Amino acid sequence: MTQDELKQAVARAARDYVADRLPVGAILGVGTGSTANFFIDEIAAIKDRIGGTIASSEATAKRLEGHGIRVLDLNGIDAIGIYVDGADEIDASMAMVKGGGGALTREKIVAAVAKTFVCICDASKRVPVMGRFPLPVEVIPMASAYVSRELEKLGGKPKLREGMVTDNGNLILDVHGLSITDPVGLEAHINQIVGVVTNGLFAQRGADVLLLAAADGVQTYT
Ligand code: ABF
Repeated sequence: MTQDELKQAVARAARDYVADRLPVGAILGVGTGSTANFFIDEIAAIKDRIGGTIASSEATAKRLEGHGIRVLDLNGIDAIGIYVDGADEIDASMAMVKGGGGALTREKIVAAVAKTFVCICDASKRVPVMGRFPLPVEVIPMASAYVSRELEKLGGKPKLREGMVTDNGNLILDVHGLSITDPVGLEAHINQIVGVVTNGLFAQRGADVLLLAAADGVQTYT
């Protein structure tokens, strides 16, 4: 199976998960990235039973609206039943590195509000120790050099993502060379650096459910 076929398979499994578990009329959080895009295309078929969606990026909002799926303002709603999104890496504790697509801050906000976070991945994303995928950190532009120096003190090699301005008007530093053995601690530590908006570690609030696609089918982990 190609990687796209695996993404398609996991997107279908996530559509079925939502159809089975999201109460009719409830709100669905929708992630960003190529796997999430397959999921968006799949949920077009069940849009009538979804009360509305919260998009984790402008790109996702556009794709949802292209299918005639209602996109709501997070400030106008109280709860998100299920949030479905991809990840760049996920470990056995269900902690994730996210933000390869640059939408990490909005993704983290949607994850915080959501009752259930469903991560959808192909098997290549599941790793024993995260860090091979560079950790994205969203920073306020005037603080990027200072934050880079602080991240170097943690043993990382931050690199400014060229040509990238986030949906929030900020910059992304991609931190290479980390071996993330304490995801919860590192997430908290990086968030303490002044000028950091969010980092791409989703450990304090990790995934509740992982749908993982491999050649022999989609497995569910909780
Ligand atoms: C997002 O999608 C991210 O946080 C992560 O960066 C990305 C994974 O993208 P893909 O599905 O294209 O591998 O939700």
